[in-house]
Amino acid sequence: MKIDEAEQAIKKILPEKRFVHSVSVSETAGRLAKKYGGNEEKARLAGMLHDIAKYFSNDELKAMILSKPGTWHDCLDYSDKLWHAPAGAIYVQEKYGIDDSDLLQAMIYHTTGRKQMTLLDKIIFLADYIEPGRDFPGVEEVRKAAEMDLDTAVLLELQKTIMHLLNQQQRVYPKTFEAYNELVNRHA
Ligand code: DGI
Ligand code: FE
Ligand code: FE
Ligand code: FE
Repeated sequence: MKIDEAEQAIKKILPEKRFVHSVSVSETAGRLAKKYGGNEEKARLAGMLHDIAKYFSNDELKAMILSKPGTWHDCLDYSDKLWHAPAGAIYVQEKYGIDDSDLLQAMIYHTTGRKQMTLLDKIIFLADYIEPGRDFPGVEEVRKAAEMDLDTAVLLELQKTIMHLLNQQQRVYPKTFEAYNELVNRHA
């Protein structure tokens, strides 16, 4: 699938605000790929498509997730905010025939992260958080880190996300902790 086709597709599926976010994640991902030696075109496509399932109903998301075997089924026991990520990957595979597993994995783990994140996983995870339209508390710190070192920035994003979830007394998906623990170790 070409980037322009992906843009046309999500324009039809997503509300305006989420469409603008997706274009912005796509541009940010392309820029990070260029900076860190990744595949720019793939990063832009993954960024464009990452939230494609964001507005499907929970029943639809659940059915899509269960339609394929996968280690991500356990996300159904956690926040429903996690579900659009694996469901989106299944959707683009079925609907557009996208079979690049690197791209599909980056979509699946764009919300939670995981252990052994690939370069593309990290790029999409970060681009989603730091695209210019975002204004979470502390996002500027992650933006700065992303200009210096990719792993440092991913670790910082994981730390902020986990702290946010703890402050709200929400559950934390184990793969988010696993991603955090692995990067802390690497930096120790
Ligand atoms: O889809 P977006 O809004 O662009 O962003 P996203 O896919 O990164 O979703 C982030 C939301 O998911 C954010 O509000 C935090 C929430 N969330 C709920 N449980 C968890 C979680 N995020 C992570 N990383 N881990 C969780 O366990
Ligand atoms: Fe998302
Ligand atoms: Fe995110
Ligand atoms: Fe997003």
